[in-house]
Formats: sequence, C-alpha cells, structure tokens
Amino acid sequence: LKEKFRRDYTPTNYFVEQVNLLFQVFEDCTKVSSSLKVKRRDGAPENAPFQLDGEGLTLQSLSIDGETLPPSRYSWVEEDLLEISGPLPSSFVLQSLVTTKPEENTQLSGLYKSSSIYCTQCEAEGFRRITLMQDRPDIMATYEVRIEADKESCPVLLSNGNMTENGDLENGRHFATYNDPFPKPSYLFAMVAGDLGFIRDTFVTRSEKVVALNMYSEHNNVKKLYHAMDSLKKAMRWDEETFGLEYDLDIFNVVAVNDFNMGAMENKSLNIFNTSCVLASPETATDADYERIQGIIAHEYFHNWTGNRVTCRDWFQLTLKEGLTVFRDQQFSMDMTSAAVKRIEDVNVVRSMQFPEDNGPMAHPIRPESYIAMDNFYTVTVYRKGAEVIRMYHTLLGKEGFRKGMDLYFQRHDGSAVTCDDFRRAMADANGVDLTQFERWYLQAGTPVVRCEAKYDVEAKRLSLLLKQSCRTPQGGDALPFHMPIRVGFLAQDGSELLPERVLELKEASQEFVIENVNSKPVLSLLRGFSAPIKLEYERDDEELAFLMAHDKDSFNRWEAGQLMFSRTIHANAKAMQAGQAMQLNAKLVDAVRRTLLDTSLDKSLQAYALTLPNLQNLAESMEIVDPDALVDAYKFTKKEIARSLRDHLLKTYEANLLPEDSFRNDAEAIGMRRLKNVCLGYLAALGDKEVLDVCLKQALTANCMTDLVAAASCLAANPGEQSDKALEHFYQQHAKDDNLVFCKWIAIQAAACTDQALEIVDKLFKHPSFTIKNPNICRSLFISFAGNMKHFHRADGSGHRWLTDRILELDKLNPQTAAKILTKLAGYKRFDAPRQASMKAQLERVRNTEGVSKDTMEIAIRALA
Ligand code: DPP
Ligand code: ZN
Repeated sequence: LKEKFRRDYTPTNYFVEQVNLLFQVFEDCTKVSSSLKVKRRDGAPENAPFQLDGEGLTLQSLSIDGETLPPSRYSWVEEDLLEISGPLPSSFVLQSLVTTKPEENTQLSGLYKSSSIYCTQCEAEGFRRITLMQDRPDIMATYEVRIEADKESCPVLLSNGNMTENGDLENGRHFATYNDPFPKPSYLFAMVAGDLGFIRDTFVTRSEKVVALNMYSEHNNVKKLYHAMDSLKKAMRWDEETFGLEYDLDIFNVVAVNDFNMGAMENKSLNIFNTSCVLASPETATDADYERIQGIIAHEYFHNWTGNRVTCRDWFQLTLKEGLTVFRDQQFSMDMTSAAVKRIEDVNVVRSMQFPEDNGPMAHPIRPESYIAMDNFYTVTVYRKGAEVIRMYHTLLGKEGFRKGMDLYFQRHDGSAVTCDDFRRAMADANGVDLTQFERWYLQAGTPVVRCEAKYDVEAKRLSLLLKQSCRTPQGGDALPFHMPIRVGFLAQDGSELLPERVLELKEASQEFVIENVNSKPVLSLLRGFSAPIKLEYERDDEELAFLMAHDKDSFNRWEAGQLMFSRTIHANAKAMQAGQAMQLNAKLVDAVRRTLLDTSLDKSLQAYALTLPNLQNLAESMEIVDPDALVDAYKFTKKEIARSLRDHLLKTYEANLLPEDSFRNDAEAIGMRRLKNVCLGYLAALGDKEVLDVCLKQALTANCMTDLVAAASCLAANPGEQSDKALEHFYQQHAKDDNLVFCKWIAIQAAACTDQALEIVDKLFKHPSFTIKNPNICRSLFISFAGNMKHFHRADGSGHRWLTDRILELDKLNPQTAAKILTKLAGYKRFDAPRQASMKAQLERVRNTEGVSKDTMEIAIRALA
C-alpha cells in the first residue's frame, strides 16, 4: 500500500495537451483506442522517462509517432504506473489500444454498465481504468471522442462538449463524435451509450446565448426528470445573478443511472447522476428528496466554474472545489426555499456527522496531508466543514467582499489547476486583508471549543466578553488558535435588540471584547447562524433558553436554544438511567414545547424543526463515553413523556395540518404543513397505543405522497405489530416492489427502526429476493441505516458489528469504494464503553487481517486502528 503526501507534489516532465479517443462498444467487450498529444515541459531533461497511469488494463498495442514501441522501451514500474524510457522527442503522439469489459466492472469506477447503460465515472482516479493517461488533475487537455456502438441497443451516444458528427456504420452500428474545446483534467471526462429516454428544454443566458438542456434516464423514468430540469434552470439563473457566472457551452446534459458510487458527477457538460439524486415524483420522492435534488443539480452545475474552469492542482486540494461548491449550493437553496430551515438542516449534518469524524481516528484537516485511496477522502470534513470554512470568509469579508474575492479568483485562475492557498490569497488580496492565520483551518483537524464568559458593569455601562478557544488535534496535542468570526446579538429584557449585531473576530487563544455604552445587561445570542464550525460553551439556565426561544430574531439561535433544552433533559435522563434512578421530564421543557406547538404565528417548517429532538448521533457526541442503551432509552422516555403531556395538542395540530388527499401540492406552505403534522405523528407514535397506531396506519394506507407514507411507515416500523405489518406490506406491494428507489426507502425505514428484532429484520432484508449487493443505493439503505440504529447496531454482545463486517467483506470483493465507506461506521470505537470498543476493534482487526482486502477498505481499517 502506497501512501501519497501533499508535501511531495511535483509537476510532471511531460504533459498531455490533446486527447483523442475512440470507443468501440461491443456486446461483451469495448475497445478503447487513444491518441495522446504530448509535450515535454520547458526545462525538463531530454532523457526524462514518461509515466502514465493505468489500472487493470489489457494493453494490446503502444506506439509513438506511428512506430510500435518495443517492450524494452516500457515497463510497469508500479502496479498502476507504466514508464516509457527516454529520450523522447520534445513533442510526440502516443497511441494505445486497450480492451475492457464494462459488463464485469462491479467497482463502478472507469467504464461500466449500469442496467443496460454504458457509462463512466472517473473522479478521482477512474480514467486510468479506461485507458493510459497522466491521470491527475493538473494535466488539462482538450478532448475529441468518437463512440461506435450498436444502433438498436445504444441509440444514444454522449460525451463531453458539442456533437460534431454522427452517422450510420455497417452491421447495424452507428457513431457520434464529440469535441470539448475547454481543456479539462481527465477526471471530468465522461461517455454514455445506451437506450435512454429524455426531456429537452432550453436556457437563454444573460448574454442571450441559447443553451440546449437535455436530461436522460431509462424510458420508464423520463416523467420523473421535470423537477431536476426546473432546478437546473433556476441554478443557471442564480449563478448569473449571484456570482456573474454564465454557462460556457451550447449544450448541457444530465444522465441518470441506477448504479453509482457517489450522488452525482460534474463531468464537463455531461453530468452523470445517481437516480436517487435526480428522479422525483410525488409518489416516489419525499419533500426532502425534492430539496436534495434541487441542491445537487445546482451543486454539479456550479462545479462548471468552481471545479471545472478552475480545478484542483492535486487531490489534496479537493476542498477547493467541494467546500466552495457546497457553500454555493447551500446559498442557492437558502435563496430558493427558506434560509433558516436550510441552515438548520446543514448545521445538523455538520454536528451529527462531521463533528464525530473530527473527533475520531479518521479526523483530517479539510485539506488532508496524505492518502492511500483518494476515494476515502470524499468526506463530510472535506465537503461540509470545507463549506463552513468558505462561509467564514463570507462572514468575515461580507457578501460584497466575498464576491470581490471570487471575481479575482476567476480573473487570476480561469483555465488552470490551483490550490486552496490560491483561493485564500484571492480573498485576501481582493479585500486588502491579512488571512495568513486563516490557513490553520486547512492545516489542523479537530473541532475547536470556544468558551464565553460575559461581564456587565452596571456603573460603567460596559460589557466585556471573554472568549477562549482550544482545540485538541487528532494526535493529542493542542492546535494553534484559529481565526474565526463569532456573530453576536444583544437582546434587551423586552426581547428587542439592545445593540446592533456584531461579528467578533476571534484570533487569540484568549481574547477580550469590550463594548461601551451598553445601557442594560443584555441577554447574549452567541454564534448566530452557526458562524463558525465550533462547539460553544456558555452557561445559562433554562429560563434564559426559553427567553431566546421566544425572542431571538436569529431564527437559527431560536431553534438552537430549544435544542439545548432538549439535550439537557435527555442527557440528564441518560445519567439517571446509568445510575439506576428514575428518569424525569423537565416541566420547563414541556412548557416550551407546548408554547411552540400552540404558536400558530410561526413558519410551519421552523415550528416542526423546533419541535424535533436533536438526533442521536448529535447527542452521543456530547457524552463522555457513549452508552447507546442509556442514551436511546433516555431519548425514547423524553419523547414519550412529552407526547403523554401534550397528547391532545399534538393530535389537534396533526389534524389541523392534514391536506386534502385528492390534490397534492408541494409549495412551501404544504411542505411546512406535512413537516409539522409528521413531527406530531412521530411524538404520538412514541406512545404506541392502538389509537395512535391506527392514525399512523390510516396515513400509511391513504397517503397521496411519499413524504406521508415514509413518515407513517417509520412510526409503525418502530412499533411492531398488526398495524406495522399491514403498513409495510402495503408499502412493499403498492410502492416498493417495482421501483428501485422506493424499495431503498422501504429497506431503510426497517433497518433504522429501534426494535428488539432489528438485527433479525436486517438479516431478512439482506436475504430479500429484491436485495442486490451490486447496487450501492440498496447497500447504503440497508447497511448505513442499520449502522445508525444506535442501540441495535451497537448491541453489547457485538452481534451487530459482526453482521455488518460480514457484509462489508462480501461487498469489498465487488465494490471497494462503497465497502470502505460503510466500514467508517466502525471507526469511532474509542468513544464507546469497553465491551463495545473491544467488539468494534475486533471487527476492524478482522478486516485488516483478511487477505485480498482492497486498498480502500484496508486504509480505513489501518487508520481506524492506528
Ligand atoms: N461528484 C462529486 C461531487 O460533486 C465529486 N465531485 O461532489
Ligand atoms: Zn462536488
């Protein structure tokens, strides 16, 4: 296993500037002929060898400038690296022919077949599985591609850029050629061949260029592409208005495929999507799916500038394009839906997924220092914490300052492959500010903790805030202080804003901020909008939290105050549980929940989130030693007792938010009503009595949309019995049986259900006739959902851990990338009690000691055990 280091970056001696490819697709074999126009870099030695990446290729021939290369001129210096010895001309054409079998490619990297569709996935290092190439992002070339295939089975032939020619060939075959004028790294290459249906539309750019928009899927799914098309047009307009960025080609294609390791891929003008991130209809997709699809369509589209036009110099810089593009898609979604709701959802992801990653053996800075398998670094840290880091530039520099930085970034770097430092420099230079210290966000892993102490001097009318930051690095040392913005609001006793909001720039380990002329002691609203990805510590009582819940004008912090109240009660109950004492419900919490429930002036989506308990991953993060039994029981107790106290109000709110069954709407109001109604149903289901379960069953049987079906079925899956059986059977027969994506939901709901039979249920699902381990969506639905089933995945006897590891080892033989992702669910073992630690560790060791495990999966095992 070879580890690569960021510090070792060196440019190549030669570079490919033009790639010509011919794909000849046949029933069980595809021939790939490539012709690379290569140049030696100025100053590189004449006798320098030329190195090319290639993985699992069957090389049929190799020639330079038309002359076959004798085997003595080249050799595989590493398993995946071919070296052609020098001297070589200062410019030459290298031709190669390889044959591949896409039908047998279960890794879903390179060229493979998904259902009947031939497609490619090249990021990060998949292009080398198609043909020989300098497969690294700093090699940017123009591409010309010709595809030949059977006309009947593959009527649609696609690649990047514009189609320049097409026509018929002998034997029922046909061809198409494509030209992409923009130089691009090989990871953005794509080709597709298959029998696809499509929808078409157009977009007129602000400089009045007409862009053809085409979206392709299997024929039976074409009607589910309209939401994505609508989202795409919105994203194109938004990027023009917000960042002045216009689309640069005459055509933009999106193709949906069933089998895909990631969510989607931003290949130049030919985005390829996992069906789960593009197909939507009310019968098959939830409200959350609709929003997610809109966000991902935008994300991939936004990559055209942040990622494609300006790309990464090397893979260590991945957050350069991903953190930035996630930030952009988040801002887009905030503008399209509700800013506060979107922010709450995004912060929940950071806290429940990124914080644990940062607090475990897989912790890495947003710009990692080393990797064995790059695919393992497509993480929540690189993406989500990366986006929070971009958001901090935005908060520190302001909207206009940020825009100036973006403009300068494109002005300097359009058409090149750059680093995170280049981005930071553009932000600094455009605004004339010093962002040197800000680099620490790229260098240091770990979640900073910021402690706040406030003092108010009545006589002097002076408020002083003492902020202290600290951060443990994964190696156990102390990180150097970060540069971060802390947004603060100051509330008067009547709830109004006593002073204008401020952004405090914290740079020191300990820093005092003094504010003069403060007429009365304010209630502080700290870290508004979660202005930095940190854990905040500030002491306040339940009264003050209730005050903030009622008055803070920052919607995020209103929600946050409620979350803190919930957490306190749940954690107190978990402690009671561990000590063998009775659990209790805090009366102030019930009052607060009642008030939220009865406040009809609130936005319903926000009301729903305010009523939602913090999730278990989030709660576990603030336990010293995670005790899944105590935590889950305390969580269930708290929820059930709230439901018992407020049963009538919950039922009334549920009923008041029912929408007519005969007409479906998905505007913001309807989405809010469903959200609120289903949160109420969730509380009621915690009671588990016949009356509430009948309400759930009725909803499951009569739901006119997937949101309501999923909500009701989830409630019932956690309450096994007659109603649950009926609902799940109905779900399967009427909805899931013939739809892969709905089948995934049906599995996920059951795998996540906290019941005593959980392990038996997941094993049964695994053996279900429709289950196939070859489809990543199905795997994730079962395995990742089960790994989130805290009490039963972490059964103290280790049976859950063992079961999942059996599956991972099976999957690893087919699809290492997905197997490795799932193995990360065992990595955080140090957070648990001794028996669970031992059991998780034993499974990681078992993976490490298994012969033939892929490098992806091995890397996770090794890092976790280090
Ligand atoms: N397709 C993945 C994404 O868009 C990797 N680039 O984030
Ligand atoms: Zn991306």
